[in-house]
Amino acid sequence: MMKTSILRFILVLNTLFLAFNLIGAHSSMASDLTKAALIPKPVSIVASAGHFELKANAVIRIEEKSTEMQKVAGYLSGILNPATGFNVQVQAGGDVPSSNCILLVSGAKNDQLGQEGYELTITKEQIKLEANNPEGIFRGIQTIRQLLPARIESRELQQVSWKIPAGTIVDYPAYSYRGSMLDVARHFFGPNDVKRFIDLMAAYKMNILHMHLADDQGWRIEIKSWPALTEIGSTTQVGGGKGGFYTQEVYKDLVQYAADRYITIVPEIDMPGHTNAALASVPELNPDNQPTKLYSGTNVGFSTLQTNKEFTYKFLNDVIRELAAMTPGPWIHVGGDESHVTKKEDYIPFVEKVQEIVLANGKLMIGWDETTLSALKPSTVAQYWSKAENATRGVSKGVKIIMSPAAKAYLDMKYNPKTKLGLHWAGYIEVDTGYKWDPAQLVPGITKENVLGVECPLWSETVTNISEIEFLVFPRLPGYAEIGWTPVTERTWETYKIRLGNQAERFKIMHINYYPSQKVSWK
Ligand code: TNX
Repeated sequence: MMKTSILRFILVLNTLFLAFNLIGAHSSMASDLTKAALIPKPVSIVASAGHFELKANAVIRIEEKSTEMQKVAGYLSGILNPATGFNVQVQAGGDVPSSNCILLVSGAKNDQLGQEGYELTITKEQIKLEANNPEGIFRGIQTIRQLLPARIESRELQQVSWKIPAGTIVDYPAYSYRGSMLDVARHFFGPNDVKRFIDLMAAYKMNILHMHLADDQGWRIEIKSWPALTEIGSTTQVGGGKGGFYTQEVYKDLVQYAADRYITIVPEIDMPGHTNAALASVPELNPDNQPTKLYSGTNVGFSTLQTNKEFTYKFLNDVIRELAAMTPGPWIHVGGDESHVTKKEDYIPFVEKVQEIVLANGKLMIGWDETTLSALKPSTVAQYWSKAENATRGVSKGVKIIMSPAAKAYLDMKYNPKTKLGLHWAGYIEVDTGYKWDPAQLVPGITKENVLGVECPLWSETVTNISEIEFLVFPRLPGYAEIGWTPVTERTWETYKIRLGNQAERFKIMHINYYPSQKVSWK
């Protein structure tokens, strides 16, 4: 008798425990808002009691009939509807529903929030997202996304209670330029791969995609005044594959896709070195008017444009003019790195002439750190990758710096000696090494005021498809996104690694092929 009732008691306990566990698994809501595993970590989070629960027939309410806000609200419903099955609708104007509502308010006129900041207020009745403009709303939507259970990322219907703990988040970025670079020259990646890359960047509030569009191994963008560039120069890649290129139509579609996610594309044509694909396509670029042979190896520093030929500048003006016409963003990147066979006395005036061409076409110039040898306009930006003295010289010339230190921020560096993909000339970059640095402290003499922002480049000598891209990019990219966004005083590896470990379920649902670093305890 005694025994059976004890057994029964244990059984009941067990059932209760199981039920509790199930509920837990199905809500997976942080216990309070300050515990939410957000990346990048917001500037401030204040928790309050209770939670919001998104339910069927929820409404996304926007203030007035702005086509841009319609688009942003449509993007949000596109994220919410597949997994919830709730048929969330956008409502422009009219009464604000008293419950089950996501209220988007653009035009907040709050100086603290700036161009990209937002304020999120979560109560039992509604989620209110305010910003000065739709861009801030878009960034805030990424926070809502991460506050919801990870299965919101599924494209299939999920049985989950969609709860978010109540409270307020005020958030804005530390740096205005937070980017990644994709080298589509060493290996070509088609538009769908680039869009996937853009979507993954957007989820972590990055706002710049730098595309390395031409190098020794390939020319990847159609230039209508010089069709040979793609007819010949696009036909190979590292390892001898067939390469490829973007027509202007396809490229403009990528620019628009990025712009819809408030990401600016910075196109790069590298020069005067890294130009073999152009030299093989346009004979007049060579000293003897003889084209070079196409190249599919991985050496660097062997090619150069002729800096003393007038033809070179006419050609470059055509290229930059067509590129500028497809670029709504302010910058054209002209490379300038590793021009080992260009004499220094030729390199310096070459960069200055190219700077004039970029400005004359209505754009601002970005160059790799070597370009600081030349006289630079204050509007020009230097991208630090290798030599600190180049970066400090740039600062002394009054230009701003993009921080891409190879030993910290190169996504093509292996994680450790066992990593199959990637290179290791700048060292191994484990996830913690990639995270633990401050753009305003890295180079003596360069302070936050001198820094435009942070960029993590992915060079593609060893990378051939999107799955390989993802393996090198994840999980390091969220860390660079946080370095660019979160105030340095709010960042520590010890707390970051917990938030990162919590992203594992999201990574899996999003089918991201990530490197499961042992430095992180993946949930
Ligand atoms: C150096 S970074 C380069 C690239 C290579 C990369 C490989 C830079 C400005 N130049 O040409 O692809 O190393 O990590």
